[in-house]
Amino acid sequence: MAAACIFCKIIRGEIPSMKIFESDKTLAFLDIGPLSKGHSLIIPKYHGAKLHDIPDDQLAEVLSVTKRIAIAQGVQDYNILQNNGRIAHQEVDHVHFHLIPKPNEEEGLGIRWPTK
Ligand code: D5M
Repeated sequence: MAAACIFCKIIRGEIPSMKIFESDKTLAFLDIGPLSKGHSLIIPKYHGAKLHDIPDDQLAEVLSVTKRIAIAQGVQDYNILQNNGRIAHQEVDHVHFHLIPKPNEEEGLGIRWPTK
């Protein structure tokens, strides 16, 4: 845990988030600036800035949770994005995977997320 890290603060419950999933190793919540409806972030609770800082067991669960959220959302088309470093457009220095649904415009998402 890092005292000043915004995602560590979300993990500790010091700032609010729209949580989707939580286990002892992993947290998933809605992105504050969604690129599509249901855009979520899946993070290891272990604090590390870049992918290579994270233990394998943490990464394995993050990927598994990402898959399970995609299944729960019922979308067949989606992007998974994980940025490392400023040049690669990383803004938050706590590893996170973006899960960005690309819903069928007619069917939408299987799940309706609460509106803000
Ligand atoms: O993406 C960092 C992402 O983190 C960006 O899409 C906004 C999101 N973000 C930042 N603060 C919050 C809070 N408080 N709740 C939810 N989502 C948040 P990057 O890959 O680092 O460019």
